[in-house]
Amino acid sequence: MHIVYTERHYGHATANLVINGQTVEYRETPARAEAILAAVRAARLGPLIAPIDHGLTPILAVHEAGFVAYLQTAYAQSTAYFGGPRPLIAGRDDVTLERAPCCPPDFPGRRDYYTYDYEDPILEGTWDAAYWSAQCALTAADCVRNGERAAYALCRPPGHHAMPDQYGGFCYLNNVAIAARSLQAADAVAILDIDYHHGNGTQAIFYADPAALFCSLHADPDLAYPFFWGRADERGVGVGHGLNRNWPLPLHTDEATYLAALDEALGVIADFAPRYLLISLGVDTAEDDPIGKFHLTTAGFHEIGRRIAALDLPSIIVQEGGYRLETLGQNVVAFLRAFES
Ligand code: Q9C
Ligand code: ZN
Repeated sequence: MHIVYTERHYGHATANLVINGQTVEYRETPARAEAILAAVRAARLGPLIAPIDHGLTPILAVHEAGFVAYLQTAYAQSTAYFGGPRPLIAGRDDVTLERAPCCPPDFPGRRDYYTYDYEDPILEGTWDAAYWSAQCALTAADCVRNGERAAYALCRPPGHHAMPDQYGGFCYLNNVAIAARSLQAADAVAILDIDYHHGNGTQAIFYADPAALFCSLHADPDLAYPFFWGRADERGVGVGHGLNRNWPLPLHTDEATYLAALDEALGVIADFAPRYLLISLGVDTAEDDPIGKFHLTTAGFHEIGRRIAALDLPSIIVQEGGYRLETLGQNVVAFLRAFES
């Protein structure tokens, strides 16, 4: 199995973030990718390859052009506006927290238009990291399009919370959606999101799409981020109606409960019979994750992988969340091993 990875994520240098003189605890750090990389290397899962540059076109097939232009230039605009470089975080200082009815033309008004939460920094290398993270997913899609059984994109930053025109939830570009669109030309695709959090960005992108099934298992949004999306009655609209399926699960979900919901989702995917399966792999469902509150074990991740692999669909696995550095790598490897041929 090809593993697609690049060091460009280091530009999104979120370790030891200092905002307005205060140290911020931000768990989506370069150390996450380091932990996963070390584990997949040690496991000898397959060749490690660098992403191929597919340019902006596949990104613009998912994201609004104004949003992409903003991400590309936000840090420079912030530096000019504030008279020097500093982390850019929306919703601070002198601007409104409400989304404007139109997009303000200039910084800082524009700063709060393109995000729906106020935690994620834009740093000097954030655009570059997000761009190459998306290219990792696109390159994994190429592997599978070329006949491989499975490929893994070690994406950082993650993507599934990114909307067509808003970043949030540690995500800037929706890597799995960008890869899915690139595969959709003539073929229907299914996306299975097993991150602890609902994949609200991916849901939004494919909500009206009759050629993409989106299934997400996640913590009940009454109790967990992203709060405003992820309920079971969100089923898609128009010609996409019926092709969006959510399984909100209680806090402290254990393996038995999780696997029962997974089997339902796998039945829906099998009935849809897509040409390709994309998996948003978050392992923040693991026991003792500092953000997630489920209780999945390393053996559980292998079993989840085994059941998904049993669909026998060409599969692209895209890294999303997972924050417990001690077990992050082993959990990803346990999942991926189920796809070894
Ligand atoms: N103090 C992903 O797993 N809020 N995103 C966390 C912690 C945001 C998670 C609050 C969680 C986003 C890709
Ligand atoms: Zn998550």
